[in-house]
Amino acid sequence: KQGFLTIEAKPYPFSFPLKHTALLVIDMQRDFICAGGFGEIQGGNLEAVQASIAPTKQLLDACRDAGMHVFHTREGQVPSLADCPSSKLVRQAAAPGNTQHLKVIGDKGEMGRLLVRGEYGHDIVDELQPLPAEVVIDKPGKGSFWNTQILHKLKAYGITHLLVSGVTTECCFSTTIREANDRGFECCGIVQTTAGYNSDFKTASLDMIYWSQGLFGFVADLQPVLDVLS
Ligand code: TIU
Repeated sequence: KQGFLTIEAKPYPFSFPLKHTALLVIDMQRDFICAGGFGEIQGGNLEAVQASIAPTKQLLDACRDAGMHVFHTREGQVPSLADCPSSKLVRQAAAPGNTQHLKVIGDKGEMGRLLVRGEYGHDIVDELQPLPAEVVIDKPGKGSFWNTQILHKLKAYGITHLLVSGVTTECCFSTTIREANDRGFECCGIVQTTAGYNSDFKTASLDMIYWSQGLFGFVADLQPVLDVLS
């Protein structure tokens, strides 16, 4: 395929140049998706995030078959936690009355140290493992652009447009789309391939992206993307 492809989207159809568009899969890590991980300890509803794996695999396969660049991100810290924003560390368990969130980043969980690079829980779920040619961005924060190489890698590949998927909609997915929008990337979030820990958060997060003629970008269903790429 050549040139621009166009799909139905909100707030109006999204046109993207295939050769300059990348798929960005945010944080599909065991720590956010599997039982015993950081997300469950935070109080997240795992059912919704687990349901996003299969549609994300469909999107990933379609983008791979179309020859698109694929970027994966992982949230996590170096083992010393020296790269962890201090706000992330201190606010986890300190809240008065907290009885649930008893383990914090760096503590030992069922899948290794929580959100620490190199641990089993920090890696991407089996179904969505990156291929060798795909870019994996390890990020210390919620957004993918803070303290990472992603901007340079996207520029090196000539990427101007992003299809965005991943978890959680309200957290790292939204933060990344906002960061990308401020840097001039045209982003389209794909509804069925993102999920939140609370369905109201997901709805509100997606609504905010396309509100007011596309405040931060576009939102589209998965099927039109699969149709246009096939
Ligand atoms: N807390 C929460 O909802 N998510 C995160 O901490 N990370 C991501 O969203 N990846």
